[in-house]
Amino acid sequence: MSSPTNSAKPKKALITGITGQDGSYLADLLLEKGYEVFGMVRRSSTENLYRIEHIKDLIRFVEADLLDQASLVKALAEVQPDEIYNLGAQSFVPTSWSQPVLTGEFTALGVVRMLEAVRQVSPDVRFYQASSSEMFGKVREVPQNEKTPFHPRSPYAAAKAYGHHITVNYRESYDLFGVSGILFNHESPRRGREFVTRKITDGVARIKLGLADELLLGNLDSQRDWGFAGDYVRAMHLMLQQDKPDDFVIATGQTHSVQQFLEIAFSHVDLNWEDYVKQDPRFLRPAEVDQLIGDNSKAARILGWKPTLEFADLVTMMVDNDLKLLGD
Ligand code: NDP
Ligand code: GDR
Repeated sequence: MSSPTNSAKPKKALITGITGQDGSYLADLLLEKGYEVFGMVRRSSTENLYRIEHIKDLIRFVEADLLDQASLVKALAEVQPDEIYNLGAQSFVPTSWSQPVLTGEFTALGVVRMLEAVRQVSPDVRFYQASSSEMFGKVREVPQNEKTPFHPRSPYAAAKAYGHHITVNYRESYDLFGVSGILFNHESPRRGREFVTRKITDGVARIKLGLADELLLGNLDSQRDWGFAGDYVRAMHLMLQQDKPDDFVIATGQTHSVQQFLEIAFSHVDLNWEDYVKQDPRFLRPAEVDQLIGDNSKAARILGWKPTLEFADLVTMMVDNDLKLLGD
């Protein structure tokens, strides 16, 4: 296998999903480290680069789609990357019930399409697959580690479980350097507004600024192990710098409920969440993941990775960012 660390030329990284939350933080990190960064984007009638606006002139864009095998083969042949980070996916769990087949196409079969392109064009590449704690679903043990069995609770989670297993299978079948990062929820000011954390911090800012008077949510009891996206992309990069490919759980090791998130977010602007939050059945899910909490000890031991941002600091950072965005 090639060892890009020994190369005199800058390493080349290809990121699928570069327009998403994680893609943008990862591009920041890899540019800082001197990589040539290539971003795979799918065609759109309107530009969708707001998360990477500040670095877009430093990124080389390659048009391809996870639904189109030939476009992936062509992208890899053009770029000849040392590392591929496969972050592209239909990543919103509720949409996976309304569009289960499409979710399977992007989130499950998209992975094997990428792996097939790797096998044909760049078998020496180091490949990162964005796996998810959602695969643990109805959890079989607490906390969850790399050996915990999966029990997916949504079409999204089932698709991610396929992506995980096919990555391990291609590693074992073809000796590819494929790793699967099992990342627990991670958030940031760049999080999409449909996810609960950003929906709350955006809602708090709107209420504080007099732009809204209520916030409609679903299940307030579910518990998540929430970390900061900036920390989690460091782990992705570290996984591809190891001597051998392996899988890692990335998590903070702490869990909090949606209600606890609300309490901190509203009290940060001197408001009481109970005065504004209403439950709306539209935001309840057909099957819920009740509690996730990750065991990050393998990542700490082998990668030397640990999270840097405390839960309360993450919440207040996101609220402050939304106040600034809406207040300007
Ligand atoms: P986002 O939803 O913010 O971004 C998803 C990205 O995938 C976007 O860039 C989107 O592009 C791209 N994409 C979607 N469909 C296709 C397609 N057919 N072809 C090419 N690209 C496509 O996700 P995050 O950044 O939060 O997450 C990154 C990855 O990590 C995802 O795979 C997600 O499932 C996974 N994950 C995320 C976690 C989290 O907490 N954030 C935790 C665990 C796993 P476009 O802009 O064109 O829509
Ligand atoms: P999740 O994130 O499904 O864990 O997937 P999300 O923020 O959507 O939900 C977290 C929890 O909050 C509850 N919830 C609500 N969720 C949303 N979106 N909107 C609401 O109004 C609301 N009210 C309560 C949910 O029921 C759930 O329990 C995220 C995604 O980034 C995935 O791609 C990733 O794989 C996992 O995290 C790890």
